[in-house]
Amino acid sequence: MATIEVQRQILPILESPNQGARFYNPELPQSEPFVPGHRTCAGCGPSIQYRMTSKAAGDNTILVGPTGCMYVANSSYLCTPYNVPWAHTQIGSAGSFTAGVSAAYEAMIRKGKWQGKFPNIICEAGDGSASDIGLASISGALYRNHDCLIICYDNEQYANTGIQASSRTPYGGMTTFSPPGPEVPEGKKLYPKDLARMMAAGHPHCYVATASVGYPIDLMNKVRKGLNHRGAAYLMVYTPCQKGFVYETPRSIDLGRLVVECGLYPMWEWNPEKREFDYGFRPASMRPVSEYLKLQGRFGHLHAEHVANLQKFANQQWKMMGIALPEALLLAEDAKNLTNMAAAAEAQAVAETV
Ligand SMILES: Cc1ncc(C[n+]2csc(CCOP(=O)(O)OP(=O)(O)O)c2C)c(N)n1
Ligand code: SF4
Ligand SMILES: [Mg+2]
Repeated sequence: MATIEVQRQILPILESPNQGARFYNPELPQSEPFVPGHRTCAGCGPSIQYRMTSKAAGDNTILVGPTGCMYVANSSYLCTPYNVPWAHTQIGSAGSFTAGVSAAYEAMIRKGKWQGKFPNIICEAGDGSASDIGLASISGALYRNHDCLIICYDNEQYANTGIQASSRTPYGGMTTFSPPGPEVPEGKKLYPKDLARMMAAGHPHCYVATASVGYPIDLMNKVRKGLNHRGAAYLMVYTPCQKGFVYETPRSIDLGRLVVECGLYPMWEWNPEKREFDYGFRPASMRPVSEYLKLQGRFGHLHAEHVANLQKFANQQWKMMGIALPEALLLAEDAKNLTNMAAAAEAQAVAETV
């Protein structure tokens, strides 16, 4: 019996001048595979990301969700916001489940058991799942190059179980597993695992990119590039969690832009054809890390020396991307030029400037 060729979807890339969330693109798709009706917190970054991502993918999409807030809060009592097929997987097996869905569609289409185009197969794993518990199964799916997009929605902690530290929690981040105290005043001592670079280095045949909810069009384009890529793709998306980060609810998108402008979430793409990083993304401004930290209660305990450590870390990220550092950011590496974290009034003043 002759096999049938698999027809794939090609999604158009949107105009994106990288101006952040305040830029409106009239070409935005109307499709809403992620609709109201969920039980996540107001301003939930992962939910905002989910809406953008699924909007970019469109209706011929299958979503896979390992355990985490996007499963637990989004699928209670037979009520879900998913307007397309969605499946929950055990937290450690997101990659193998997604690989199975992809392989099954390939086989069904070739055998004539499924008519229509190959669906967009998207796995949405939290950082606890993608960076820790389910890392092996995701790496397996990428390594074997199954045609799918695996997204880590990175809220930098295990949110659903009550805000525990993950390997993505930043240095200095307060969680229930990294409380600041006299012995460890900075809270978390370890720096975050560089998960996206790990994925690019270990699976160079895959499209890999970082993104943020602060840049919706850029995020949607990276989703589409990942889906258009024939084979496996990986996207890591900054998605703030107001419960764990402790900030004013309407500031989710602002934080998504600030984290990039402060150098704490480098934005790049890995080009699998050329086998090189693309560092072409440029935020509108470069700011000291304190402007990002001051808006969040999870960093409220930091002393000047800890802020300086985070500035050194951010400056290393800029350098890694070949971006020259302005004098102000170099000076901010020295604790003598800094103060302990801001009082509420100062934080409010910074908030007004964002
Ligand atoms: C094997 C296993 N270990 C632990 C848990 C408990 N658990 C449920 S949700 C969750 C948090 C997952 O964190 P993350 O993947 O970052 O998603 P988030 O909750 O932040 O959305 C954990 C640890 C589990 N369900 N299965
Ligand atoms: S705890 Fe955080 S990730 Fe979970 S639903 Fe609330 S805002 Fe979203
Ligand atoms: Mg998480």
